[in-house]
Amino acid sequence: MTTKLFGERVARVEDPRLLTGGGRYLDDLGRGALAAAFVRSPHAHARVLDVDVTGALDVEGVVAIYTWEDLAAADEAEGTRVSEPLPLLIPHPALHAGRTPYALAKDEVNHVGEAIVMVVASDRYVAEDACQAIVVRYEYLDPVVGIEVSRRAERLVHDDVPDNVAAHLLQQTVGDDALLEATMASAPHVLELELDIERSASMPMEGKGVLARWDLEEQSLRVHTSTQASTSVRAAVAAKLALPLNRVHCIAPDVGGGFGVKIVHPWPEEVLVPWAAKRLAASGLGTAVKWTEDRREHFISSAHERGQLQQIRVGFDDDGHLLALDVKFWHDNGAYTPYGIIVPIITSTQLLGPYKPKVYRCEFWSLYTNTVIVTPYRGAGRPQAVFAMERTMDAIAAELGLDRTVVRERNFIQPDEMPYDHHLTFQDGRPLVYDSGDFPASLAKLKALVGWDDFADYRDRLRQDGRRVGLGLACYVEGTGVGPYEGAHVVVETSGQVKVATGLTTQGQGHYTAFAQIVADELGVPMADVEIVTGDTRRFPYAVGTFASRAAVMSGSAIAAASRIVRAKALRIAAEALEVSEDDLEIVDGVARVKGAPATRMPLGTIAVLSNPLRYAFDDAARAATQFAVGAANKVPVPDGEAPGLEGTGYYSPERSTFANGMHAVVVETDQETAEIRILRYCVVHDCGKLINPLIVEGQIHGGVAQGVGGALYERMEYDEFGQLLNASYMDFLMPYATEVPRTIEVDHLETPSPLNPLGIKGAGEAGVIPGAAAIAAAIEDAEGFVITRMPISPSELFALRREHDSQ
Ligand code: MCN
Repeated sequence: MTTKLFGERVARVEDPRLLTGGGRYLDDLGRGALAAAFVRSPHAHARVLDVDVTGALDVEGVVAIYTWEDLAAADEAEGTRVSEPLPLLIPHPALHAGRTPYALAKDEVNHVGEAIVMVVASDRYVAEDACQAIVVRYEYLDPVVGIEVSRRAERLVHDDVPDNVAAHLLQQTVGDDALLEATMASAPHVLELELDIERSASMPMEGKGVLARWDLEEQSLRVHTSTQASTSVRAAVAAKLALPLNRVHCIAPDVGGGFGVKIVHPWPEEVLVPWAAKRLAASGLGTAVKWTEDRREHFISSAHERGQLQQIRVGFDDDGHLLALDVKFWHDNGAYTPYGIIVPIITSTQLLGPYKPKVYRCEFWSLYTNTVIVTPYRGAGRPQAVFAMERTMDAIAAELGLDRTVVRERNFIQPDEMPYDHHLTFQDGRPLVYDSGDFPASLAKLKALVGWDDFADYRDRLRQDGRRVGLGLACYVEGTGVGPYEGAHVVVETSGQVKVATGLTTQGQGHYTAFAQIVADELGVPMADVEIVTGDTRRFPYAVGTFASRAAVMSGSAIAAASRIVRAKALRIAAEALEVSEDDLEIVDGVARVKGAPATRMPLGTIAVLSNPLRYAFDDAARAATQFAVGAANKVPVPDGEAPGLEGTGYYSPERSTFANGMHAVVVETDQETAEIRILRYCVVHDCGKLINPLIVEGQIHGGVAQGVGGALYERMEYDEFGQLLNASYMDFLMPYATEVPRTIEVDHLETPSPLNPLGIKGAGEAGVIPGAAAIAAAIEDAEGFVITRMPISPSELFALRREHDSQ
């Protein structure tokens, strides 16, 4: 392999199109389709007594109105399964009381925003007007809002789930409770902390959306959806609508961000819209139906994450070595658990980060509340985990009067201890083993980058001028490249163009560029000749999806494997045609040529012709290139033992996940008068193994840091006691703008290659967000001189803390 492009800062090929309005997002598709809108519950907890749709039937342009009863009647008549609860996607033995919602509420609603009625009309305005004319009668029930209320369990979200506990899990590295308590008891120092992280959510620029078209002739369904997992949506729709898989095609068009929320499959609308399209086509009322989520719907009826209350008890020695770590936390999983308990499992298993306490015990309760469901949001449980671990490390340093980096250094897993087995089970059920990383080297880089050793002087100097600045750091590890598999198909056309199809989807991560870099290198073709297709089950139906920072590792490796198959075939055919040994050939710029005698050559397009005699017969250009006559076509055999076509399919399925890691350091200034918190510097050292494209990775980190800043200083879901989300719009929900995100994010890389995949890569897509809250909290703490235990923190909250501290 010539490594010309792997590792290069190649500009993203997708950007000119996306930045100049050339993207085709869900709402750009389906002109003329009927529009769907939903009546959603205004109450957080209520019984649905009656739904009166008569007023809406008179609205001109209304085509159909559906309630749960209609779904049930259709199931009865047609053998479909749309009235059943949606699937529980990731079951787990600890999830003893998993509950999933109905696509349309049956007789109870459990959060504001839950869909009760679907209206299909000539356009969205009509559909919304009709929704207004529908009257739902409710019996109001007291809602359960917030972790504290849920824990008290004075009232229940689901009558049959005692204590509101959906799941309870205990994880332990070694030994049992007796060992933990004995270790804790013998520890020279014990500290306790209680930490709170509030709910936030993925806020992609494009919300969710579905367009479904029923093809009457083929009796098949084409579903376009703004998803992170088109193959899974396809499977779910086929199962719900009782259709054979081969009669459902699912395509993710350009997707304007996902950040986790679009991994759920199916969303209620992803079932209802295709179901309605098929039904309406059968009755001649229209063949296509579309629904585009509006921003309020995104706030109240998609998904949130983060909300966790965490208690930590840590025992350590005089040098700061971690002896016993006991963590208990309560996770707010909202009203249902369609995505299982993946988020708290990630917190509990990846909390240890780069450290190795002698004994670790973690117990969590996943609690129902009458709020929107939880699904992984970029970082998925890790920002909470890092907040717990890193706040603990800072507390130990403060207790012992040690430098915060020294305490960390003393507890790091060392490079020669890799692979390191924590004796925990990863979220995919496989052993949690770190494959690579050099934490001391990363910290050394970070200290140099931020100027750690000189900071105390600087801080004290500024103090004398009445300015408060502080420096914080936080370290993390991140399991990436989760299995079980991804695949790819690579074909060289007779034009020499290379078309690559992989089944996972893309939401803005720069896959078309990074994947093309891999193909260009592996095949020896110009990158401009490579075209990548993602997320279209007609082009490549075997895939898992884009989440858990897995695309680079999984699809990248599969694409490399497929490219290698094609390259090997090209060399075999060229060697025979040119009458040379394969070993004497190289492929450069899309041409196979003899090493040292480049005049003896054959373009890959010509090799593609040779591998496909039929194509050769009808392709003038190909004939000219190969100088064969038309009549000779049927005399050109496919080379012995070869299938026609210069193409290949490759798969990659790792034995376990690979662990990326990194460290952030932040300098903040807190205003003496107003308590405004300003970020002065943001420094990142990141190790995602071999970098395919540093420019893309840095872009991913920048985006993640922006979300980390949001989680630390601005973003929270403000529910009142009645379960109403008070800030369900961008007028009220604070996000960092360009004015709040540090203008320069200083990034340095450490490349410790993963031994688990042939390219040596580890994932990068979530890293930027993970330590943000912990590092910013540490910096504020350093500036202010008192402990920060909750995130986000606003200027008024900081102000209140100052008062509290001053009065002590
Ligand atoms: N990359 C690289 N070298 C590496 C690792 C990654 O050049 N060693 C590149 C990859 O080729 C890819 C990008 O970095 O172009 C991210 O790769 P990866 O870490 O594999 O993450 P995924 O592609 O699987 O993306 C998922 C990840 C997740 S989980 C969330 S959430 C997230 C994220 O990516 N959502 C995003 N980044 C996002 N970026 C955008 N613009 N929009 C989202 O919704």
